[in-house]
Amino acid sequence: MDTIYVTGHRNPDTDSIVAAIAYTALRNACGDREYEAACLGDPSDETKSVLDKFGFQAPKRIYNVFNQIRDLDFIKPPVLSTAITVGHAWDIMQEKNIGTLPVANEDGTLYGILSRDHVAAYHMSLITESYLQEVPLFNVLSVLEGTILNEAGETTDTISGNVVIALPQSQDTLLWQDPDSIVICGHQPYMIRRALEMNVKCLVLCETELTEELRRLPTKTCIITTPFDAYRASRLIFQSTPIGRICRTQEITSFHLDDRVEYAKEESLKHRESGYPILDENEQIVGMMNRYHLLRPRHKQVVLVDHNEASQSVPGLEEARIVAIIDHHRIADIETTNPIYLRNEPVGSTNTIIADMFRERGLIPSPKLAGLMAAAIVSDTVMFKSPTCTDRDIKAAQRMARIANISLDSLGKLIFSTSISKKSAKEMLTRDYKEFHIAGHPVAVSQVTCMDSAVILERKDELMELMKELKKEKKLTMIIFMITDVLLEGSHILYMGNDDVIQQAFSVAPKENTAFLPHVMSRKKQIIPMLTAIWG
Ligand SMILES: [Mn+2]
Repeated sequence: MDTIYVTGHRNPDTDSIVAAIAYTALRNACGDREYEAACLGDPSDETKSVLDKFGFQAPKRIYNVFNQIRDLDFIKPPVLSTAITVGHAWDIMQEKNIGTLPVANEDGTLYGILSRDHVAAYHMSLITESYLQEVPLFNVLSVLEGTILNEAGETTDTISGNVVIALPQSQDTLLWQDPDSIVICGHQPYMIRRALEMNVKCLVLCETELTEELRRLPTKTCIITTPFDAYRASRLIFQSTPIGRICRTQEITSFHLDDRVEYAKEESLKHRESGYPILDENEQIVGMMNRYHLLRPRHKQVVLVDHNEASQSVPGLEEARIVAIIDHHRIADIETTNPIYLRNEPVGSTNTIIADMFRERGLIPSPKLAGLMAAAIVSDTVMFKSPTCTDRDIKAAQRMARIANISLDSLGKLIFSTSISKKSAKEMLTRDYKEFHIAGHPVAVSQVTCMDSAVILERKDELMELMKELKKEKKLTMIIFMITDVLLEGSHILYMGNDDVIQQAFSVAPKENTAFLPHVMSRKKQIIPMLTAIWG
């Protein structure tokens, strides 16, 4: 069951945060447990005080919904240690039908990769080279299903040597001469004696035992017996090589769970491999993938509440699957591949819509949640003074307040007394900052709602300086800062941009980049449409 994130817009306000929590609670109450509330920024002081009051935590912060390696159905093969024999690794490849296996260091980090290619190349090299290089005796015993027959064998840890099969020969000079040998033979007393007297490194007896007489011969040779014949023993013994010796350890392309699929696609074109190890945030190997796994990621799923514009939403939205939109803003630019549940109503708060959705399903929010939703409606409608406010908002807020057993006036005081005027200019300006694209004009409108606009206006110079920088940095046609005063029932605006546009849009005579707009409380209903009318 993949998580479906429910998120409000960037620079979240109280309506946005609470809508995410409330919609998630609604879905979970209906049995859809995969929903999880999320947010795209830290809650403001106002939101925090409301969350605290009703005992809620801020939703989980998410940063993007791009397709990541973790969204791929990659394979989780056994992670082999470097000491595993080639034979054992090959058996696993065959049994699980996996072409490339990850090889790990003792601590689980990546040591190398072993593919069928590496095994084949190793075996081909044995046609001209028959030297077995320092292999642990236990590895040899395991591939040969062998047993140690003498004391020298018991004290041997590793064996090396040129592997030879001792065939009967008529002349001594044609036989193996070098003690640095691993001699494979059958029931051939003469050969066995010769090997033991020469103290060859290892003697492998195929399908035979040692006679009493030969057993008593003093020797440094490690003697083992195997149930296989000489041909198979000579092939199998090379399977005892640890894979750490033959796997590739250089220039390995690997990916992390957090890497974007787009990035992995580009890299996989540059580095064509049969398999790529996947690592977690602690560099531990968690799986393998190949190029085919990149073709069909499980897209992240999101529900958008309190917004529907891509520029206000989570980065990577174009790669995600939008499951639903619950909003009260203008319909903007989002396209979906499938039909979705879209509920957009011209009311003052997204939480009014969600409160109605609870009612439609015959559900009552918990008193805590109802209090939270009442606060969100009060906040978004500026205590019902905003022109966006409807009768439904008032009724929904009253109903929620009743369930929570709390007065709307006390909520209003809690929300609007959280003074913003003590914040830095940057915090004031970016707290509730939204960008819009209106008929090709990139525009930013930021808003604070307060009861002491005069105090904020005293810091005009500082704010204007910052707006100038932002306008340049984001290449905006216009930037507007709304200082909405609940007591004055209107907004002071500071702006950078064309004076004529402001004059025509709001029918005011602006003075030194500022104007007071009586009864203007709503960015979406009283600022954006006016600009759209001028430019559109
Ligand atoms: Mn809202």
